[in-house]
Amino acid sequence: MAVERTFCIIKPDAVEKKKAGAILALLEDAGFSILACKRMHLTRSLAEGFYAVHKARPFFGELVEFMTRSPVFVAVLERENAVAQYRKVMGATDPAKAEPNTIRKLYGSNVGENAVHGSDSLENARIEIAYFFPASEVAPSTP
Ligand code: FUP
Repeated sequence: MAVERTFCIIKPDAVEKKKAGAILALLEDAGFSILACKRMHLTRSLAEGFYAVHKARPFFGELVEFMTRSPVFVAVLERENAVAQYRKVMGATDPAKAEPNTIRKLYGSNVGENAVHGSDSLENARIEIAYFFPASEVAPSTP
């Protein structure tokens, strides 16, 4: 199986609850290497651009308000089959429907405030990583 990279956001709700470290530890325990990670407070235009695909959805305004309310951590994760594996560890969009021990079950509150974002395809992972990280900030993994 191929080694892939995927993109992660630890969202404002989880950062506010001081769960960023716990989530990164959980990801490392699940076999991911954290190739890059930075804390930032998203601007409205950065959040709107990132979620442009959801622009027509009724929850778009609330989503942008939430994502810009306080700082997030953005990260690049690497492991075999990273996109699918991270989706599994992340859990369903609605924490109430997420499997036990997934990040969203453990740390999410509801479908809007669900602790983490994860890319849904390899193509989107490439786009999302490039949206937040210049290549110089993503150090290759060490053996
Ligand atoms: P996911 O890929 O699991 O993050 O889910 P989506 O791409 O469908 O949704 C992206 C984000 O939009 C969610 F993380 C939270 C927000 N959202 C809502 O606020 N309400 C909804 O009904 C669906 C999504």
